[in-house]
Amino acid sequence: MTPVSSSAPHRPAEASAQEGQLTFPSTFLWGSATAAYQIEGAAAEDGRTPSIWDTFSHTPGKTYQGDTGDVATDHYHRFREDVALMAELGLKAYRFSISWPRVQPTGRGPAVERGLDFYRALVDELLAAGIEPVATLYHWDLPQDLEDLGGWTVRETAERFGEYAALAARALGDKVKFWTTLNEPWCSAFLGYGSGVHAPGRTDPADALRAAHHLNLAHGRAVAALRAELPADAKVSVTLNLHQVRALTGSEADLDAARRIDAVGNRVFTGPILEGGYPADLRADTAHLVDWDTLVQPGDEAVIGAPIDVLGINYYSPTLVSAPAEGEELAPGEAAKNDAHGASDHSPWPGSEQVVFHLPPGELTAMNWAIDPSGLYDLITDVSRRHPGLPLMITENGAAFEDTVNAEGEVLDPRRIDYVHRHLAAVHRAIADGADVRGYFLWSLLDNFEWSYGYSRRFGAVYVDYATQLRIPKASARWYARTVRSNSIPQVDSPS
Ligand code: BGP
Repeated sequence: MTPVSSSAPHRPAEASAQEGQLTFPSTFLWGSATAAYQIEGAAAEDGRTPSIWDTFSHTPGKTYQGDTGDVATDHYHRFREDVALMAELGLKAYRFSISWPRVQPTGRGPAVERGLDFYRALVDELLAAGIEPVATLYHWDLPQDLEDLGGWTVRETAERFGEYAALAARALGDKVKFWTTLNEPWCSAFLGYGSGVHAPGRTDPADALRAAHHLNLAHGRAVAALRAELPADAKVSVTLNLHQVRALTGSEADLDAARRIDAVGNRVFTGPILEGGYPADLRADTAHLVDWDTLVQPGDEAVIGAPIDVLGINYYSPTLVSAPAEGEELAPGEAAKNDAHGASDHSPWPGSEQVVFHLPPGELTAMNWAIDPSGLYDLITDVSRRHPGLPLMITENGAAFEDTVNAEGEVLDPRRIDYVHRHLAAVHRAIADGADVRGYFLWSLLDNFEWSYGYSRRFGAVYVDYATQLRIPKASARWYARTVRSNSIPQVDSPS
């Protein structure tokens, strides 16, 4: 049995192709996404205290040119202008995240009303503009106070997260219908505690695995809290950056490398969340690092496996792996240097540090991520086959390119349009082939603080001039607005 409850019936036939246009299901939720620390700024206002990303970005050498989210896109003060932009683009939904240290500064105790007021005002503004708010509880900004007590490596943090979820739901649950517990817990655990390229910048493979379990447990605790606080028609989800793992060759060794990365990249989350528990092969691959029988306490997997209504998937690029060459022993981090998750001397793949990552074929974005929409098609159809009846939502997809403002004051970004167009065609094809995809959220609404890359990478549909905070919708924003309005895209020659 798939632990999913779904109300609306799925009608794949609704995805149609007519007169050179690919039309999406009539209820398809078109949106755009952001995250609190990447856009809000106002880092020390109205009671907000530092998160691990404040500490990390203020630590010399951790981000590009020492960039921080202190000001970011100043969305905290400009959210009305930003919602007006979304309305102008005709967005049906907006996925944002709530900053934990803004609403519960130390990660425990009562909420700070001024912090909650910001989200109440944002949600009211969205609803007044006819835009569906989609709230994520955690997009990587753990209160620093909790990190000082051990962060995600300790179980206690999962308990704190459950309480925070309840408090956020109590404040916003009458107006927000779509809730996501965690965004990309893989990054929180394995980049945060394994390779150290993300906050808090720790580099211990065992800690990364402990963090993964405690993030799963936090998700489970939050699902329970959300169910208790929210009306019955609320939708609860988690967003995973599932890796579309491909083996370099069909050799047994390469297929096993792909299996390993699928285990520690994907099934470490989908196992307990959707399939009843941690996969035996993951436990075996990492048994020398953690004692799973102590880490996972009786009842944990049942908590983590509580039914969800939707699975959020973030996709940017496929993952290509092989076994190391016969007899070759690579330095830590070396094998992973082409894994598209940042450079480090420490691997974010505990127990599978010798798996070699290759740059997949295809043009590259400014992140050096290969462009391959077939990865999105394969990912959606694989997940659908594995979890029939589980509604999916593409909660992030998009690309960074080197955007510039031309003499006319415009930002022309044909490569982004092409990227989004071809990925939407892949989503359409997956729906036509039977997948239940309920919506698509373009990453990102605005250019913003791209984590360790600082402001050097632009993912926005809207260009931000950081000196003046001027917003300029790029050509891709106009293209996306037309897509949302028509609920369709022009047919593409090679669909994906
Ligand atoms: C999001 C971030 C984005 C972008 C993306 C990368 O959640 O907020 O800014 O970095 O993830 O995803 P991936 O995990 O595939 O690297």
